Amino acid sequence: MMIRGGSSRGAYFHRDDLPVEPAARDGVLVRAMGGPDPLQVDGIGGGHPLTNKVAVVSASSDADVDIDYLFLQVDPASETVSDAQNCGNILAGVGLYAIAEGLVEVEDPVSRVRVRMLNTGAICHLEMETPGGVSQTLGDTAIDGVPGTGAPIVCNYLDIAGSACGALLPTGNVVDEIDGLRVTCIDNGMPVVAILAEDLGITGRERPEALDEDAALKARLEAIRLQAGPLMKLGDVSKKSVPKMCMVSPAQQGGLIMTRTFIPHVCHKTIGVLGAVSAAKACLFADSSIAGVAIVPTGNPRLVDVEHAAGSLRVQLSLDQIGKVTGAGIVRTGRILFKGEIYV
Ligand code: NQM
Repeated sequence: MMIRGGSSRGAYFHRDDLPVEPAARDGVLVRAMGGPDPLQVDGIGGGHPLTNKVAVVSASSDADVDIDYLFLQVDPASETVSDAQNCGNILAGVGLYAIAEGLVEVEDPVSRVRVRMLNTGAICHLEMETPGGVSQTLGDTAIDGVPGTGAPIVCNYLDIAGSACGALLPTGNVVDEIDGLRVTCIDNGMPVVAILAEDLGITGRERPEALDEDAALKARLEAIRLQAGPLMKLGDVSKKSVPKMCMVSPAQQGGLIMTRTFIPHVCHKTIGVLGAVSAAKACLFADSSIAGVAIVPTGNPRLVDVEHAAGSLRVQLSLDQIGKVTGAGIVRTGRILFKGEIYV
């Protein structure tokens, strides 16, 4: 199936329909997306990282989980496929797929689909409207970066700190200095390097397209990223889609912060779900690289709006007594676009 999950679009496969051997599987996926051609005219990719995403889905044998989901990011330019990250947007479509394929029991009026993200082992509970046992697409929930409205898909992430790097602060520090810049390397569901936009000589409010054309900025970010990777226990990240590079400036619409994020070589049109959770968490450390520009609300759970180029993404952070994030909630929408056979 091709499904829009949140503000991304992906090809969703049943695990049994793909080759088992990763190299053979990845070859199929690169071909399916349309290979290295920037337009991907010979495939279904769409020419942007946000439309080169794949979900591999199967029923789980674990009693605490309904569905196992492996996320794969296809990088058409290098014809590589990375399993080094989760994707919270594509995750929002996993429940739609599982219900449509009969992989889970549906309840009336709301169904809960418990998903294990195989990339990191983290768990997310999806709550979906299923009145009369039928999955609902139409609704009045709007998410920035997607036209129109749809039925809400509530994504409750359980304990996602250190999901890919093994620790929330994988370098062991709240702040590191790389190439003379203060950076906070954090993994609260997505490995992110957070940097003040002004330290990079930009306002942080530029259009993503303008930043994509700034070759000097991109070279600087990539140099920092390649050094941050090993420090974050991710090893050589030259062929990985993490860490993401998040440039932060003061919020413009009353939110927590304003962001522009390279994922990692193209600027996101909005911000990734888990990338937003990680950036939000970095603001809660008073001495982090970006805390100085953040307006942090109080309360528990804590509702924060992470602003981006097309609006904002609301994150609900639940904290324990010592301030550790124990859960994060996000609202997305999604829609099955088509179902069929793909020729590679
Ligand atoms: O951070 C883009 C997206 C994502 C990932 C990326 C995501 C997340 O918006 O959870 O959803 O950072 O590569 O689809």
